[in-house]
Amino acid sequence: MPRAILNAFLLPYSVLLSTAHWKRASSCRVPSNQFSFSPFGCKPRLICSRMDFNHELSSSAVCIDIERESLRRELFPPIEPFSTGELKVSDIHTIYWEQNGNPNGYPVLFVHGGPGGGTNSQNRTFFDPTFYRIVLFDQRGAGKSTPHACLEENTTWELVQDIEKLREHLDIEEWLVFGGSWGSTLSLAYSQLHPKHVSGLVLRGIFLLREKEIKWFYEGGASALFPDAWEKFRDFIPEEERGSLVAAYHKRLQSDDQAVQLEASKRWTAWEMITSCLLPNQDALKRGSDEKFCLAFARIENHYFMNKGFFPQDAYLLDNVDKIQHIPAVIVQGRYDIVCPIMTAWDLHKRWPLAKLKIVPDAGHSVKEPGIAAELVAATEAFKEVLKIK
Ligand SMILES: *[C@@H]1O[C@H](CO)[C@@H](O)[C@H](O)[C@H]1NC(C)=O
Ligand SMILES: CC(=O)N[C@H]1CO[C@H](CO)[C@@H](O)[C@@H]1O
Repeated sequence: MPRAILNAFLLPYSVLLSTAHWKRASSCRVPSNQFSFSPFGCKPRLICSRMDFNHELSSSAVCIDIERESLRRELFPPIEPFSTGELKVSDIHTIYWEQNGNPNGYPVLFVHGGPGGGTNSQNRTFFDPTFYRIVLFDQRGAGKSTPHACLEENTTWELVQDIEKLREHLDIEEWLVFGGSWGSTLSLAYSQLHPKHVSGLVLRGIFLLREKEIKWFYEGGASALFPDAWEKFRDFIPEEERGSLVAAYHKRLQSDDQAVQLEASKRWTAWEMITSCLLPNQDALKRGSDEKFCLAFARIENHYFMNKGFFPQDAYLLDNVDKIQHIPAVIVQGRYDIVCPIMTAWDLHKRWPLAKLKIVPDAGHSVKEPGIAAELVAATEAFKEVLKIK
């Protein structure tokens, strides 16, 4: 359909929009196979712009249309990297990185969770390998990065710097940033500090590391929904130390006694793996019995949570949302996420109305939940339209 006709259809909406918003709305791009004879292909962006009527935004702000039914929602087939490497980021730490997909494609950075979770070949499958140059890396101490499970020189801000070092090392000017759970925390911290290198964000299972989020999961709250799993987590700690389970676990995860460290790691990890999915997931549970994985996952997570994410104030990432208001973003959140309850995604959404919030009605926290994976793929597919213009 010619642009002129489309504009005629959109005209009634335009009176609702300031000139700037109108321009943005009319630049809505819908693939030609989507052109039914109505403006509704564009509707999500119009709604987005109208919602944001009062915000001062840079002209680059766009909303991503993630509702189109024609968007692919299946994971892509497994792929192997076209290059891998190690980058020395400090006296102590060396991080593992890999690139997959199209070497000349649009760069996307996958930010893993935990912290301490590490990456996995499955993590490559959210992105069209013909369109994207898919970069994965293991954060300090996690996965194939060395030394394993090491907590020294290990703060959020050092991880943010590592991302910048990796970006420069790979000679990338800007990228789409994709992260869930702690990956959403780190993606937000990174983009708020380096907004000019971030062209878009796909975030899942939002975690802002505020005190109430840590308390919900580790000090009672989630326990109301998983009392059976909770007992195994709690009962490792003697009653007199249960005032703060995060602190009690910290002591044991730092213990000189390897057996104590390992048992604490397994219990800490099991609690999260059991509560991550709406329905029990064998793969997640299996991860909880992999000792090497548990050690890094539990020790690193607990270290960051003890230190409140190294953020100067409790709602730091919310308070700094203004720095990324102009960056197009999609937030995918499971309604029944027990690990990172939806209240946090909601708080973020209220502060950042241009970020598209997609609530998956039948999912918990895990990226492996069918509804979550489907919406993440739809988001990276929808982003192609926007990134192509760049
Ligand atoms: C990466 O893949 C692993 C293995 O499938 C999975 O357990 C993990 O949750 C994924 N991480 C993220 C952040 O998607
Ligand atoms: C809690 C904390 O900060 N742990 C370590 C992080 O790294 C620094 C620098 O190596 C150490 O001094 C801290 O003990």
